[in-house]
Amino acid sequence: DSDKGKRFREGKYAMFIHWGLFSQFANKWNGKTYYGIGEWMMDKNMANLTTAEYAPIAKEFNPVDFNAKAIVQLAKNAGMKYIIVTAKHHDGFAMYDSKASDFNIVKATPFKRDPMKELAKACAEAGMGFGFYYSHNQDWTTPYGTVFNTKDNLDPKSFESYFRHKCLPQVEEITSNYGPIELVWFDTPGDMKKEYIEELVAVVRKNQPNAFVSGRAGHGLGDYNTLGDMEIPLSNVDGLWEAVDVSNDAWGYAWYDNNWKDPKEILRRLISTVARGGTYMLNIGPDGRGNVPHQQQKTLLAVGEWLKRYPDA
Ligand code: JFZ
Repeated sequence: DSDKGKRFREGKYAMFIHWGLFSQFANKWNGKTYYGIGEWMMDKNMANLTTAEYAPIAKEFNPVDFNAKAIVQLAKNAGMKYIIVTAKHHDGFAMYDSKASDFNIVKATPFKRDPMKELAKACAEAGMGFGFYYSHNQDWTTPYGTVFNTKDNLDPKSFESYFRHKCLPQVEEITSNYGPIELVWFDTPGDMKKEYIEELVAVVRKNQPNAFVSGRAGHGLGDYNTLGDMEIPLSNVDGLWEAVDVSNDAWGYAWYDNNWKDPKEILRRLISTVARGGTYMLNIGPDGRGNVPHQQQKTLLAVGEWLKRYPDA
């Protein structure tokens, strides 16, 4: 099937977007900054927040500066071929209009819009591919979702309830309501049973026959492999694979993170990946108002300028 995973196989360069309720925290809680990956704010190594502390921030999350068209234009000018965005990260907060859970951007925030609809539409209009990241195993705010991927939280009977009532219906939603998508980027399967992964993959196949499923779905059921986060290979890698990377130090927006890689360094990582047969997916982390950090935009555009000089590369 030649259309399946076409943009992944031929595009070689994609935009990853980590954007969620965690972006509103920006690594800060009660005046204190927690250094690390901000989408893990609830973790004990970060602010160690309970659901009761974390969830109410939704009332302050109002990303009025979010501009889907501008993000798609940025990806286009950067030379990227498709966009993968966090529909739901480990915090369990859906960034789209979900009927399966009220803990979503339309129901729980003053913003009330569905930014994923806007992004999907802007992508379709610009000929840009589109797809979703979805945390299928870890869900820290929903009862019986896996918490911090620790074994002691994985009660098989109750996980079943999270799976039936939230995970599976949400994967139905993201594969049914946003037009054709390139892939579903499942992540951190932990000890999730093979039967569950098979069910999720079946939903993707049914609703999106041309979509890829990420290697991190688990149990080898994905269509390709992903290297470790921010890992660029030093030797050749067999098969279909991707490297996922950041232009600073973290995925989600962190207010203090200005450790920007030089555009040359990004180019080197992109070229190393593509030259070894891989696809390079570079992350942006819009902030709580929906703005993409200025320096992040500059880095992407500088790389895009260079790529334009070699249009056939
Ligand atoms: C996961 C997430 O926990 C993280 O927040 C982010 O979304 C990232 C892209 O994916 O973190 C991982 C997952 C897998 C590896 C490392 C970090 N790995 O296989 O090396």
